[in-house]
Amino acid sequence: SFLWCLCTYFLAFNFPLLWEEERYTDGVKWKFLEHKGPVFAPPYEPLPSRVKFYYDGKPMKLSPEAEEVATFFAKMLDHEYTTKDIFRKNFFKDWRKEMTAEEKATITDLKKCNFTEMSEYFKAQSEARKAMSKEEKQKIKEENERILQKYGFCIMDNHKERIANFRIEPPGLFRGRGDHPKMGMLKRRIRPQDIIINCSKDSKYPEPPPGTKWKEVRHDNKVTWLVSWTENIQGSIKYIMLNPSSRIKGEKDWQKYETARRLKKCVDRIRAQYREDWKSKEMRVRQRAVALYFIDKLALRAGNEKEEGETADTVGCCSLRVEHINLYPENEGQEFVVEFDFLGKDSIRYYNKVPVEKRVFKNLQLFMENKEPDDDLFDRLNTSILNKHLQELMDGLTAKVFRTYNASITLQQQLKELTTADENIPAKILSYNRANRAVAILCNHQRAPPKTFEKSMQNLQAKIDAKKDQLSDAKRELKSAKADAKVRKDEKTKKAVETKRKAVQRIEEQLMKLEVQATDREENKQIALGTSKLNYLDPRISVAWCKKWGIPIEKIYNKTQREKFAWAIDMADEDYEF
Ligand SMILES: *[C@@H]1O[C@H](CO)[C@@H](O)[C@H](O)[C@H]1NC(C)=O
Ligand SMILES: *[C@@H]1O[C@H](CO)[C@@H](O)[C@H](O)[C@H]1NC(C)=O
Ligand SMILES: *[C@@H]1O[C@H](CO)[C@@H](O)[C@H](O)[C@H]1NC(C)=O
Ligand SMILES: *[C@@H]1O[C@H](CO)[C@@H](O)[C@H](O)[C@H]1NC(C)=O
Ligand SMILES: CC(=O)N[C@H]1CO[C@H](CO)[C@@H](O)[C@@H]1O
Repeated sequence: SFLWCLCTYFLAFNFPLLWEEERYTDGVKWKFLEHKGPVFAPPYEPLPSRVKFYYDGKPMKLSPEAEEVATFFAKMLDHEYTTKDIFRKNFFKDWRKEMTAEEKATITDLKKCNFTEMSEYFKAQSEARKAMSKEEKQKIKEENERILQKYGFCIMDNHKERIANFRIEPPGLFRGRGDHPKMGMLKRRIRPQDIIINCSKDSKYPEPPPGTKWKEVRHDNKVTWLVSWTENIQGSIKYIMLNPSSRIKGEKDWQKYETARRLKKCVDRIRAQYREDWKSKEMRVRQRAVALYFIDKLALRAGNEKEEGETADTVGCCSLRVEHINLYPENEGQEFVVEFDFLGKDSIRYYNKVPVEKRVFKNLQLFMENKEPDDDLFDRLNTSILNKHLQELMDGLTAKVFRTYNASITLQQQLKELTTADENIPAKILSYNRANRAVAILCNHQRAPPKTFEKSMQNLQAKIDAKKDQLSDAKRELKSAKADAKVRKDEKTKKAVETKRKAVQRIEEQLMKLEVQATDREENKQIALGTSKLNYLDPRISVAWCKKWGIPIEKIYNKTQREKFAWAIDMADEDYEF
């Protein structure tokens, strides 16, 4: 929109303060907000009567409520979840709540339930969807577009903005990550009476579906969500918010990186202080200082950043237990080493063996004295104490800011080190990806190699082999054209040599591009680049790098990412320094 352009226009000319001044005071986020509310999941369609559920070998007609929940299980029948005890137990308990008294009396053992026909039916439906004609697919596409145009945008102040997730997730069975103790529970259908609408008083309120009512319509301009409800599994509040490309999100993103840049200015002071604190007489101060060192050096999370109600045994820095670390004292002049092994956020294993300074090591020995393996390592520390301390060190400082700072500064350094002027574009992009990987490793963003990895590597190798054959053919042709030219010495044969030479050159370039691609893919096997790219790397560093080396921005950011980072693409010039 015009204002947004105007705003980024000024920013491009280095008036970043303007952005801050444009904002309302007292936490006000908007003055006008109008939207159409959420799109609900389609209602349940009962199964055709020929599709049967069997209990103990006998067909049984289920009530619509019980049948719907049964179909959730049937749809997952081929998934290993349905073999897990916790999943089955949770599912069966919640399913029984939906049954009629009669059904409850009959269906007492999940093992006697046969969902095969239901499962086959859904598989056939899914096949049918894939086999749909072009026209049918087009019709669905048009319908989706119509819904997007109607519900996918809101008016916030003077901007028309995209809404991120205006569709409410359909009901189903909760999966969770790792071995989540609530897996298999029924994720309920969200209805209009569960929904809180947030919009301005002077806007046209969204209409609930005919015959229904919203739980509440409120007008709170200190929050940025449009719609909220409470989900039943963890009891957490869900929100419908604006798209990352919106002004309000871009501004938040920008502020995040500005905070990280402020840390850059005072990180030396903070480091000097925690090193001093390692010698403190007070145990709580020492523990705080060692934890802070880990957060700074290893980009650990502060801890306790679980979803409410999440009970998976994951920890962060403050909640580390004695059993999560091993100490290797100095021997033969080698360094003091700490080995970390624990489950971090989303149950992803953190394993690292790092040399630490002697004082840290001695402190850790002290913290572990007379403790059992399941005792807290930092017994005088918790997340709120640490966060409070961080606030005192720098306004807006959290453990995450250290991550953002280190990730961004590392990217910037790596890009400087790895990019050389004489490389071609594919080689430069490889350098970029290598810099990005250095950051992802730092942030522990690992992944299991994708299932398709070997196959896609083989395909790429086949392409490389074919290209090599093509190259030797082209070289042979060039050679014979040259021989020909030596004998005949006329313009025509001379031209032929030139053409063949160009062909060889072109194929060589193509081959190199493929080989770079293969190296890139191989190195990327177990690393997820997306998370750091999206959340920890100041996009202005990447944009500046692209501008400096003449790399099209599409080569490093896909469409979604370009939308999210529109503010940075407009703002950063090639001299930008984090
Ligand atoms: C489940 O029902 C299907 C027919 O619908 C049948 O072929 C299959 O043998 C049954 N499975 C079990 C374990 O009884
Ligand atoms: C970032 O983290 C790495 C890994 O611990 C560390 O070696 C490096 O010194 C940090 N860089 C900065 C600038 O903080
Ligand atoms: C953290 O520790 C402080 C001081 O011991 C205590 O007052 C506070 O309740 C604790 N907070 C949490 C979340 O455990
Ligand atoms: C862009 O990349 C992100 C990963 O960062 C991915 O989740 C998303 O689906 C991609 N979007 C498009 C349009 O390819
Ligand atoms: C006025 C009002 O109801 N404000 C609430 C809006 O929603 C937030 C949660 O996002 C509550 O904290 C406010 O109290």
